[in-house]
Amino acid sequence: MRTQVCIIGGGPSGVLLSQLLHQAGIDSVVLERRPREHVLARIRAGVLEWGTVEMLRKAGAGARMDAEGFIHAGTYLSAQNRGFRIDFEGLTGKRVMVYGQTEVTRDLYDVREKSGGAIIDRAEGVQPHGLDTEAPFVTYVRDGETQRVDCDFVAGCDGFHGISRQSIPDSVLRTYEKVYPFGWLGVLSETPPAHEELIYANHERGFALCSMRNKMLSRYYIQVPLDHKVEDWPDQAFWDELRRRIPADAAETLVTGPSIEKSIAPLRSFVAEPMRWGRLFLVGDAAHIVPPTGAKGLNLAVSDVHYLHEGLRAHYLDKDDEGIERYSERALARVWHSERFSWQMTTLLHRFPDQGAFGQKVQESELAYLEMSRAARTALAENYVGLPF
Ligand code: RFL
Ligand code: PHB
Repeated sequence: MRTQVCIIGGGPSGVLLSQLLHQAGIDSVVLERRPREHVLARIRAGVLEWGTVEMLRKAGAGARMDAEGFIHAGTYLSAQNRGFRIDFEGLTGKRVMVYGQTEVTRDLYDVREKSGGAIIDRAEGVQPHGLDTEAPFVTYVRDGETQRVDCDFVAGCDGFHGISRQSIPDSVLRTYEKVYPFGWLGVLSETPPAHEELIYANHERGFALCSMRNKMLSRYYIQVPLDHKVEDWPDQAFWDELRRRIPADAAETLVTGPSIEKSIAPLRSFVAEPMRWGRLFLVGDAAHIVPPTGAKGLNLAVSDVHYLHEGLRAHYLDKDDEGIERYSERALARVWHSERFSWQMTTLLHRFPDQGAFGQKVQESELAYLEMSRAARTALAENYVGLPF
């Protein structure tokens, strides 16, 4: 098989890239390791920056988001059960969209399939070759048979554990990493959200987050030690702990119910540089990970897709290679802003094992400063709603 861009990974970044290239008349094939049903059922991100909203609309995948998503003009932060609001709209003129990644992925698959796109799932043993030559190709096994895709470029959209980043020689790749000493236990339940906006809570027992998917579907997280297992947290224990950590008025009115999904995610900051090697481009989680506290992971994947599809478009349509040559530099500049912000939000809101009473007091003071200082709130809001790309 021959295509112009072979895309490894059928998560949101791979399928969005494929659709935007298609709209520019550029041919691509998406190779996804997992069965489609698995990819479409994954529960992950919930908050979309406005730039992401506009990219999804541009790809023709925005109709259901616009009908069913919730536009949020602010969020709540709290310390020791007392909260205050960050008014995104008042401070920056911008808002965010609350719409789950599960739905985003489904919408992207729908639009890509309607336009006749090739998304090959259950592609095993995907392996790129000749990435530093003029004629790269990718091999994989489907139904026991080895297949080969010849292409001009390979886009590595295969997430943190994918093969693409591993294909860059050690002598070229630099990585930067920070692993946090805790995880997030997440629960999805068919209950009305605790509040009309998200609540990010700092508490001496640990961080908690109240989020949502729709009017009857809530998403909650609490910080837990890394050695905890889902089995250590029956529903009642989860709800009791959440109540202790969030603002008193939200705790009082919290509606609880059985969890329909429960999982623990470790928290990590990670960047791989450069994001281009030869004819390979890294996109999204394949190149960088942020702790979820800033709600940036999916949004960063989308901004990478923005830079890459513009670069490939200029290469094919205008014979101009500046965009692909500067892809890594442009994407990384934005990545590092989000890395910094996500690290800062994580540091501000979580209980670290060695922080002690002094550290807790400093966090509370920082939150009090945010409450009293418009300048501090503006800086947070500007990053949360998303820097321009
Ligand atoms: P994905 O979604 O991991 O997709 C990669 C795809 O590649 C496939 N794959 C392979 N395919 C072929 N061959 C191989 N060798 C392959 N290896 C892997 C995988 O099966 C998969 O389908 O990466 P992508 O597209 O870059 O998207 C990134 C986002 O998924 C991620 O950044 C976000 O989910 C992060 N995130 C959040 N981001 C936000 O913007 N806002 C949020 O509110 C937010 N909350 C979160 C999050 C992530 C979380 N977890 C579970 C990690 C909350 C959580 C709890
Ligand atoms: C979510 O709804 O899953 C969510 C929201 C905000 C975050 C992280 C996750 O910062």
